Amino acid sequence: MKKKLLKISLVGKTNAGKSSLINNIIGETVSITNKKINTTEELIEGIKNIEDNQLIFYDTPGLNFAKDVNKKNKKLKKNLWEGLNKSDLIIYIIDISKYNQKESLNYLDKIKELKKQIIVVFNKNDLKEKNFALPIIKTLSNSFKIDSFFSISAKYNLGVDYLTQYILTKTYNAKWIYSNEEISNKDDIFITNECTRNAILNSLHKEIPYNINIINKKYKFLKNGHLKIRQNIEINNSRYKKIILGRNGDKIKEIRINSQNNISKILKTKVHLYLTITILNAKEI
Ligand SMILES: Nc1nc2c(ncn2[C@@H]2O[C@H](COP(=O)(O)OP(=O)(O)OP(=O)(O)O)[C@@H](O)[C@H]2O)c(=O)[nH]1
Ligand SMILES: [Mg+2]
Repeated sequence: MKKKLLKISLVGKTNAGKSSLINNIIGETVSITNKKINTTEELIEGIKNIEDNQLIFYDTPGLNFAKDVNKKNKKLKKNLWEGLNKSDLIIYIIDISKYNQKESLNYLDKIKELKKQIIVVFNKNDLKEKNFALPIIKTLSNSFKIDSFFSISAKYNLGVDYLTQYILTKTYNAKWIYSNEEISNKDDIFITNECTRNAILNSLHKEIPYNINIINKKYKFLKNGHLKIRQNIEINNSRYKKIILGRNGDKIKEIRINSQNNISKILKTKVHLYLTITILNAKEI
């Protein structure tokens, strides 16, 4: 049998549920999800092989196409366009509980320039009554050439199989890019670093989570099968240290336990996680 391929980018505003949908389709956590904005920063590829078909999903950073001035947004934007350019098909995900017509029309206006097939997915349909989508479908398809519309809940796994089956009809004859066992372009070290970043997003507020880097220092399976991980939380401002540590170290403890539990769940093994805070251009503390 001939191998078939399809490259799909998932785009949409931050928090629309792009990473949730990828994880649901792949069946494993390849991209972290969080209720905070701009959770995904890198271009993450999730791979799903179904019989002779290889589906490659690009999870892009959620962005509006507004003019961005800061350096961080420039990086996110570059990763977004990289995913869009590489793909054969674009899935535009809309959080239906926060639908904004003007915004969606603007978004579609930008992505139509890429001249790729576009599927519109209404996500979080668990939060909406039935038939909400009909007038929206009418408006969007009057203005744009949309291949098809789907209504799903990525979180509660409603309509996702149906969407996947439809995507499968779009594959074309081509060599696979990834081998049979691979599920992501990122390795386990990346996802374990991301778990700590996610725990920090959950525990801390304001700008701090967006100004840290997680660096892996040790990743070792012990004889008993447990996994030992050391990570540095790299900050660029010494005043963040106190905030991350918390009173009597209770914040860093909470972050460590949350991340450790999550890694353990994803990698299905007992994990011993050690965290150190380091300040960029300063010695370890
Ligand atoms: N109720 C409900 N919540 C959902 C659904 N899908 C995702 N969420 C939640 O929405 C939040 C954002 O989901 P993500 O998958 O991280 O969103 P994203 O589009 O990847 O966001 P960025 O990475 O910031 O661009 C998380 O708290 C998810 O649990 C859904 O179908 N229903
Ligand atoms: Mg994401």
